[in-house]
Amino acid sequence: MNMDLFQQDNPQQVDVLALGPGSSFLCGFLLPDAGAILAEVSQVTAQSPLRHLSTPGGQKMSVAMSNCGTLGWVSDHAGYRYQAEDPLTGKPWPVMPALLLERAQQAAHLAGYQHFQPNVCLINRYGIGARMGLHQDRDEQNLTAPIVSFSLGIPATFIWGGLQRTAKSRRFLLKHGDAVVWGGPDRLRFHGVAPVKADEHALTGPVRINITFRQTGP
Ligand code: MD3
Ligand code: FE
Repeated sequence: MNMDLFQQDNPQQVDVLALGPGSSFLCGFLLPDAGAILAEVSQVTAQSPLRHLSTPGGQKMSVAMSNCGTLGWVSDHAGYRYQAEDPLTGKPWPVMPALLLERAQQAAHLAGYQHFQPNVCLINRYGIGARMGLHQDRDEQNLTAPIVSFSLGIPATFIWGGLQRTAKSRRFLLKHGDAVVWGGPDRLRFHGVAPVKADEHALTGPVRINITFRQTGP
């Protein structure tokens, strides 16, 4: 029985589309509060600014990043890792704002993950032309927890591969207001983002914001 069909569990009556065995696409899930979510993102980035990190290989990433939560994802010459302090400010990352956390947990719940407790929220800002190469997310200790992603602003083509880098990939557009929950057997799939095409959105200008919620521990 699909409990999501019941009004009390899904008052917004959002369509929950299965992408794979462990992944669900929630089209337009964030549309009712996109402005409020972007305001919370701005509060975070006022304290821990968006910045272009370097890869361990020494390349500057085209995506600018920041974090909130008890840990943040960082990259530098020493590698990729989660850490409790923002290396730019030397202070703890900002607290995860309430609406961000609530909506991430709701999305996970609608996708069938009942006890998602994200402690990391990674904020990615894509300007025109920014991209993210094919990669796996495996810096998290707990690979049984899903990752929840929110897309806001201008659209981008998401590339969804297989469990090996060379596997065939699917492409689909992630648009303003979309949420996706990635877990189970899909958790370690390779994925990336094609270079963002020139566009404008009323709420963000020529920018795409992607937010990923992660649970690094048990
Ligand atoms: C599928 N971000 O931050 S979000 C990342 O649009 C990242 O900024 C992309 O990949 C972005 O690591 C994609 C969607 C996403 C996130 C994590 C996944 C898809 C995933 C983990 C496993 C499989
Ligand atoms: Fe990723």
